[in-house]
Amino acid sequence: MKLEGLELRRVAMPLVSPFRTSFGTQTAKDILLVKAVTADAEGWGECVTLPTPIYSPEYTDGAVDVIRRMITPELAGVELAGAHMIGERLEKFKGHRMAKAAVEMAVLDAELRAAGRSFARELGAVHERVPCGVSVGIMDEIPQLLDAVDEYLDEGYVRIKLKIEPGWDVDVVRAVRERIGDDVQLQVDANTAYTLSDAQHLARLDEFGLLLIEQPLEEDDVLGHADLARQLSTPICLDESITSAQTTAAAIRLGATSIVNIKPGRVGGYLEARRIHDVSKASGVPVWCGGMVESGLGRAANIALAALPGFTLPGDVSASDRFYRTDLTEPFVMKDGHLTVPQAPGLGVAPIPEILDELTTWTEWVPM
Ligand code: OSB
Ligand code: MG
Repeated sequence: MKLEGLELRRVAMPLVSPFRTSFGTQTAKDILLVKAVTADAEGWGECVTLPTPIYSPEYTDGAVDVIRRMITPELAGVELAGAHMIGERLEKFKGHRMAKAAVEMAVLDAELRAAGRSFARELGAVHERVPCGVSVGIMDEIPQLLDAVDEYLDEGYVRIKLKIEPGWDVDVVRAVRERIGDDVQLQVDANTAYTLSDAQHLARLDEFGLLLIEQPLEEDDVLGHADLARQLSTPICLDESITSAQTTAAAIRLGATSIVNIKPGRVGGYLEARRIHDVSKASGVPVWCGGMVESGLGRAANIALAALPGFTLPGDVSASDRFYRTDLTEPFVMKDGHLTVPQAPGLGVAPIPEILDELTTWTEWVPM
């Protein structure tokens, strides 16, 4: 397959409500999309960067730059046997995994659409539907949070994840656990907001029967997570620290993570995400699919990934209306707490042209 070029596009998507984490508050998404154009098909990629480097070192303007000036020229004129060639071809450029992931996703979608094969089939999905978890942001008051959690449970979500930070942790988790009872799966995500000196404080979460605590310490502090793991009974799950199959294998061996959050963007794409799944599964470590507040495009691919056999915990795989009143694609609607895995070729969904046009703020054609 030969690429003719990439169309870069930014879309502005308002969120249904502000989403607050320990690193900041989002009220809208400025999403970078990549459309790969080949002679046979077009494919869509979604870049999960944020506008500023507050979750990972990448950011959206940086992704545009590296795609435009490094990635595209590197792929120009190359006869690709398939999207699986891209990762190695781009290895010479350090990092920039989210940018690489978006390009690989777009090319993979084009390849699979032309071949009539779905992401689910390509990645090795074994389930037709996946259970839905929901990530619930930090709020001003506990009653407001309890109302939000009630609403999500009424809608059918099977697992609740609470964002935490110092000052919004033990009391909050206690209140939610009391409200929802012991049977509902509950976990927390600190997005690196703590240090190892908070170990005793974090151990106070142990009594609430949490599935896991996600990324309490900073990204590079894998050893600190291993030390912390020995002081908590709540399992530690790394998010930000997991950047490749290699870092995953090391974190598992060190005892820094006993569950892994797999985010395809953070690790350079769906193919590396599958390798992380394989490494984890071989070590008996459960994985789940994280989210980056994706539109229907990234959501479709995440649902396919979450249907692999090692994804034994519900992911941050929620319905479109968790974040968006109007999605770019046909909306993903939850049924009995589950979403159906798309089976049509490629992502199985595409942007709805009128909606895409309306939300687009910028486009650029980058020829090969
Ligand atoms: O840490 O999981 C995270 C969103 C943006 C950046 C980081 C994270 C998140 C989420 C969103 O928790 C989960 C979702 O997309 O449903
Ligand atoms: Mg996280």
